[in-house]
Formats: sequence, structure tokens, C-alpha cells
Amino acid sequence: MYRLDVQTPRHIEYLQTLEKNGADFWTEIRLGSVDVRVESQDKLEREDTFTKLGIQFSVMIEDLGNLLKESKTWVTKGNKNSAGAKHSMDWTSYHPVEDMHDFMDYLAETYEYVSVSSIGKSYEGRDMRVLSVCKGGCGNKPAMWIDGGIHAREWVSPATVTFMMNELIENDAEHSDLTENLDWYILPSHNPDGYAFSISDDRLWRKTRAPNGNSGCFGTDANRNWGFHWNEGGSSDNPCSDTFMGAEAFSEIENQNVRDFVWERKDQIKFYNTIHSYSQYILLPWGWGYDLPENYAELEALAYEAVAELTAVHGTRYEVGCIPCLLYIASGGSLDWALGEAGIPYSYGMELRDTGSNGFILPPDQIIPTGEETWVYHLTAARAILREFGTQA
Ligand code: 0X9
Ligand code: ZN
Repeated sequence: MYRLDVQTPRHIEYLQTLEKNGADFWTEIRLGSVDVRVESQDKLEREDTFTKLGIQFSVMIEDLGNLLKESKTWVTKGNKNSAGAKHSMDWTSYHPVEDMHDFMDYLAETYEYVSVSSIGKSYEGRDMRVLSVCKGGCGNKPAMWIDGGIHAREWVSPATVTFMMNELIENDAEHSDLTENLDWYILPSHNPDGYAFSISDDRLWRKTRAPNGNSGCFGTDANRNWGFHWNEGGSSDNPCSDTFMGAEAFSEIENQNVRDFVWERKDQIKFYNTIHSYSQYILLPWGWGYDLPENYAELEALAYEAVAELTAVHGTRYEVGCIPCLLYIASGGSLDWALGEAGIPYSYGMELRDTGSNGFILPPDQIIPTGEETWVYHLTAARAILREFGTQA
């Protein structure tokens, strides 16, 4: 994996040619920092071209092949380590979505204020399950929405989301104001088919898994498929591209399922966070362009407050900013829809660890520290939501 410093339109043109010829980019092609995978047999030739074109480069991951091989040993399936264990989830390895669902079932069986519901099935027929955490019944308090795994290969996202479920509920006594005064809706896997495929076949798979007509290519980028300013830039109409927007807005059943669940609760939900990796960014709307929403200052203030607490946990630094300010234009993203269509005021995206040393292939010993700091981010955000929308005396 190379990290390139892209400076001119000529650089961009060259990289676009590489992409057309099948090169795997881990970021969009844009001015600034771009991460790209190079096959080892092409190494010298590529470096030569980078130098000729004046593209500065550094090696981000020396031996990705080896890291990918190693990452096959990072998944545990249905293994209840200790006798009498109630579920097989842990945060020292990655798990298939079935283990996450068992864990959610365990929480729902154990705590009367926790329930699990299926919001529909994925294209391949997997359940999409949301955990609802509502003391005294759902629907009477301001609510928090968290989802993970909209992009299949970003494994630390569902791992972190389930870590936070555990913290929110099993350690409720330490922060019971959060469940007394708020409802929580948590979806660990927005794209269970893609996630399963990234475990079984292609560790770097990003999209959903529905076939795209007779193109021979599969999957839509579920974070380019939402119906607010859909197809307004930063997405592709090529069904083989990793940022394929879909044949139309909400073509993906997974997106329809999430849309319908959130829409029904749109007046209740005040905070929406869709969790990705990597880069250590808090992403603010809009993704479709450089315009800023009218509540941008409030969005930014809450993010900075919560990031300060996140950083205090393990020293991890995050940047806060609008999507094109930090990354690139990306239309059809879920957080744009959450604010622009559903009217959820505090709508964010988050790119978890790291900044590129492992990228998407984050070693499992980083799940717990990532979970701990991301939890504190949400704890702080939740208290800010309570300050503004809470009704308790
Ligand atoms: O490109 C994306 O979808 C996100 N980055 S990632 O590397 N995780 O794929 C950025 C999301 C920008 N968010 C929205 N447009 N909503
Ligand atoms: Zn992502």
C-alpha cells in the first residue's frame, strides 16, 4: 500500500487510468493524500512513474499480502470460551454477524428494557437486527441512532458498535442517566452480506452483494445509495466500481430497511452516527458538496466536545470537519439523508482507527482500545443531547 501526495490534475488523470485498469484505491482519487494498492511485481514500474510525474509517495503497508493472510486468523466463530458463557462475543477477535445476533439475543433475554427486532432481510436473506434500549418502553424520550458496517471491509466498525452495546447495557449502573433519559437504537451490521463475503472470499470487499444486471459485477456502495442529493458527485454509475451508486436511489434492500426504521422514529432521533473506518475523522454534513447546513456550528461544537473526551482515553487524535473538507465529495451518503430528509439535527459519520498503518486490516488487539475511546465519544455526545433535548428536571 502506497500513500501518495497528489498535487496536479495530471496526477489525478494518471491515477484514474490506473483505477480503470483495476487498481485498488483505499481512498478516493483526489488532490492531497491518496492510498493505493500496488502488486509487488509492479512495484518498480509504479515507483518510477510516480517519480517521473512528481508524485511524492511513501510505503504505507509494506507487505499487505502477509497482513491479509494473517487477518484470516482474526475471526472467531461461535466459540463460547468459558463454561457457562451466555454468548460467544468477545472483543479480542472479529466475529461473524451471527455471533453479534446471539449476543444481542442474550442482552434482550437478560435485561427487560432491551429488545431485538429484525428490520428486514438483506439481499441474501440475512436478518438485519436492531437493538432497542428503552427503559419504560420505546418512543417517549429523545433517541440515539448508531449503525456500523455499511462498508463490509471496515471490520472494526461492527466490532466497536457491539463493544458499545456491551458497555451501555452491562455497565448501565455506571452511567444510568444515559438509559433513564434516552432511547437507543443500534444496528451493528448495515451490510451483513458484504461482511460475510469479506470473511469468506474477499477481505477487501466494500459493497452490498446483489448482482448488477448483466454487467457480471456485484454490489452497490450502500453509502452512495441514499436518496438525498443522490448522484450529485463522488459516486459512480459503473456497476463494477467500488463506489457504484446503484441503479436508482434506495435500490438496495438494506438501505430501504434502515430508511424505513429510522423514518418511523425521525422525530424522536436526535443523534445519528454511522460508523466507518479508517482515518480518525468525525465527518459532518454535507457529503454532496461544500455547502454547510445551517446548524453546522452546533454540529461542530458537539463533535469537538466529544472528541476531546475521546482523545483523553488513549491519546488518539481525531479531526473534525465537513466531508469534502476532510475527504472528498460523496453524494448519496446516509448522514446527508438523516439530516436533510429525516431532519435529525445531529447527524454524523465517523472514521475509526487507524490513520493508515493497517488501514482496513486493523489488528484485533486494537478493538478494545478503539471501543473504549469510541464509547466515551458517544457517552459525551449523549450527555450533550440530554442537555439540549432532555426533559428530566
Ligand atoms: O467514502 C465513504 O463512504 C466514507 N469513507 S470510507 O473510507 N469509510 O469509505 C466517507 C463517508 C462520507 N459520508 C457521507 N457522504 N455521508
Ligand atoms: Zn466506509
